[in-house]
Parts: sequence; structure tokens; C-alpha cells
Amino acid sequence: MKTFATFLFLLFLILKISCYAEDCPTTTTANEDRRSDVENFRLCHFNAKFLFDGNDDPSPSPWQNSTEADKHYENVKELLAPMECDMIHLAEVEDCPMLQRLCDSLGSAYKPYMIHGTDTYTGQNVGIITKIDPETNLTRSTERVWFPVSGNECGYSGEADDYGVSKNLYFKVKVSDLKILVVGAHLRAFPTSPEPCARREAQAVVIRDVIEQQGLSDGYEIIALGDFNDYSDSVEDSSSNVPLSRSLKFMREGYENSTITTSLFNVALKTTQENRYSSWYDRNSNDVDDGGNENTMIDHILVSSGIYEKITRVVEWHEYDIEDPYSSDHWPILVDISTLEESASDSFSLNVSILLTLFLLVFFNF
Ligand SMILES: *[C@@H]1O[C@H](CO)[C@@H](O)[C@H](O)[C@H]1NC(C)=O
Ligand SMILES: *[C@@H]1O[C@H](CO)[C@@H](O)[C@H](O)[C@H]1NC(C)=O
Ligand SMILES: *[C@@H]1O[C@H](CO)[C@@H](O)[C@H](O)[C@H]1NC(C)=O
Ligand SMILES: *[C@@H]1O[C@H](CO)[C@@H](O)[C@H](O)[C@H]1NC(C)=O
Ligand SMILES: [Ca+2]
Ligand SMILES: [Ca+2]
Repeated sequence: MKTFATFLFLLFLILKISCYAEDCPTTTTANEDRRSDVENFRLCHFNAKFLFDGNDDPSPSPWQNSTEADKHYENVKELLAPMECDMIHLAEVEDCPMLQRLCDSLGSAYKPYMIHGTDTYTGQNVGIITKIDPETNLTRSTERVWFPVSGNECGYSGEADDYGVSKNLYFKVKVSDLKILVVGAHLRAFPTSPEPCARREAQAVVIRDVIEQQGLSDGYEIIALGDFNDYSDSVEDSSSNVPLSRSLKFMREGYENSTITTSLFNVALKTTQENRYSSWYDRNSNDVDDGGNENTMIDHILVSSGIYEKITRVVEWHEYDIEDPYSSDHWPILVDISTLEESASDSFSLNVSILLTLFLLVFFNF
């Protein structure tokens, strides 16, 4: 009897742990494309700041009840609607029902994809809403890496330990003729604090491993994006921050054990320095965005060369009243990627005209 009770209890635990009713990782219509303009792929990223429903939320959420959470939800919806993104990667999401709510508000072409991570303290996850369905089911890396990674200069003097990425996702998708691996993540906060800095380098190794093993090794183009909570090593932000960790470098170029060293490009290279900020930190707590070093670029979109060369526009989207108490403390990033296919019929008609010219030359003995 006791054994049976234990069995039931274990079964209950397993079901509770392994089966979030709210997860939505499964693609049933692989690569289905519901964009209104198939010649452009508009990719966006946004840290929405606790996109939660206000019911039974973890205590770190700033929204005390559903009235407050709903005000924040409306604020986020109004920010995102005019951006008309085809795919939005979102950080700080509660669950699939919240993403579904956003899809219902923004238009029927969107579908949500998310899988719960392991950040039980904040309850936050990364997820996407998209007009093009993934080709593979959404999944996440559970790899853990030892830190400090050799050569670390974060000033960390604690013991070595291993660390993973509690909030990450990846999937493959075909957008027109581009075969892409998308990797999303929300990395450990605080760019220059020694311990988070050292932990974040381990997280960057986990992300780079996904990029190499799931994408580059198969010849896929790469999109790696998210709130990386660190400064870029390759492009200066509006307040000229220099990274203490090698996190962005690892994700872009690889690290000591990389087997594929293909480099990625930060899309912010396409914008001007004064626009390069994605996050507001109210250093002097006056509820005013004083600019300067209150604005930093810690959200990034890294892409492989095949995508980088097709970018027609990058916008660090600052059309947002960030001082509104129900706003996020981040701004979105928008990238337009040309997916105008160099169709076979173009080269065929060119060949036909060449042949015709040759024919005329020969026939009329010019
Ligand atoms: C995706 O997940 C569903 C449901 O678990 C499964 O039936 C399907 O085989 C998976 N697809 C792939 C490509 O793994
Ligand atoms: C929700 O929380 C806010 C802030 O604490 C409070 O002012 C408001 O009265 C609360 N509303 C409800 C319906 O509980
Ligand atoms: C690289 O490989 C070595 C040998 O297996 C290992 O000790 C080290 O931790 C690895 N580095 C990283 C950053 O994983
Ligand atoms: C002619 O057609 C071939 C086969 O489709 C194509 O590979 C080639 O690029 C075309 N040549 C020109 C000049 O368009
Ligand atoms: Ca909730
Ligand atoms: Ca301020």
C-alpha cells in the first residue's frame, strides 16, 4: 500500500515536472509562410519585461495584480503592433497562453512557440511569435559548461563551477530559400559584476555550441538573438561601453574548443552609434531617462554572412515612452532581410536572350 502511494506520488511529480500544459514547442505546419510580403523577412527581438498575467506570478514581477499586468500587456501590444514583424523573439515571457494572447491581438497570421526553461526564481522564459512556422520542434540546450573559462578576465575569484542557460530556445526554419537555425537566449544579468560576468562566458559557450553543432555543421545560416546582458566586442554602443567578458566574442567567433570558426555579424553594424541602445537603467532613480550611460546596448542580433548581406534595414526602435510605469525597460530591435529569390526563370530568360542574340549573329552573318 505504501509502495503504491509512493508510486502515485512519483508519477504525479514526473507528470508535473515533464508536462507543462502551457508549452507549445510543436510544429504541425513546418515552414508554413503567412507573411503578407514574401520578398522581405522582418525579424524582431524585444525584452518585454515580465509579460505575465498578474495571477500567481513569482514575487520578482513588478505587476502586483492582473489589472497592472493587463496595463503592461496593452502597452507592449501597442508598441509591437506598428512594427509589423514576421517573427518576434521575446524575453521575459510567462507562458504560451500569454504569447497566444499577443498573437490574437496582433493578427491571425501569428503562432506562438515556447518551452519552459529552468529559471524558477523569476518564472521568465524566452519564446517567439511568428508568421512562419518552424521546420523543427522548438527545443532548448541543457548543456552545462565549466567557468571561469580559461583566460577569463572578469575578476572572479570564487570556485570553479558549471553553469547552463536557463532561458534559451532553438529551431530550424526555411524562409524563402534561406535555411536558418534560430537560437534565442536571455543571459545572466549585470555586464560588469565579476561572478555574473564569469558565468555568462560559460553561457556564451553553450550558445556557440548550439550554433556550431545544430547549424553551421549542417550548412545553415544563423540568427542568434536575445537579451545577452552584455556589451558588444565588435560594435560600440551609444555610451561606448566595453565588455568585460568575452561572451559576445565567443558567440560570434567561437571559443577555445570550437570546431567551426565561422564568424557572425552584429546587425548593429548597420546603424549609427547614437542609436545603438536597447536598454534603460535609471542609474539616479529619478524616473527620467537621462540618456548617456543610462542607455546601453545589451540586446543583440547576430547573423551569418548569408543573412547579413541580405539586410536592407536595421532599426533600434525608440518610438516608445519608456518612462511610462507600465512600459518595458528595453526597446525592440527590427531587421529587414531581403528574401527576394533570384529565381531560375531570371537566368533562364537571360540564357534565352543570349542564345537568341547568338542565333541572330550567326544567321544574319553580322
Ligand atoms: C514534434 O513533436 C511532436 C509531438 O511530440 C511529434 O509527434 C513530432 O514527431 C515531432 N517532430 C519532429 C520533427 O521531431
Ligand atoms: C493592483 O495593484 C495596484 C498597485 O499595488 C493597486 O493600486 C490596485 O488597487 C490593485 N488593484 C486591484 C484590483 O487589486
Ligand atoms: C575545452 O576542452 C577542455 C578539454 O576537454 C576542457 O577541459 C575545457 O573545459 C573546455 N573548455 C570549455 C570552455 O568548455
Ligand atoms: C544559364 O542557365 C544555367 C542553368 O539554369 C545557369 O546556371 C546559368 O547561370 C545561366 N547563365 C546565365 C548567363 O544566365
Ligand atoms: Ca501567472
Ligand atoms: Ca535617470
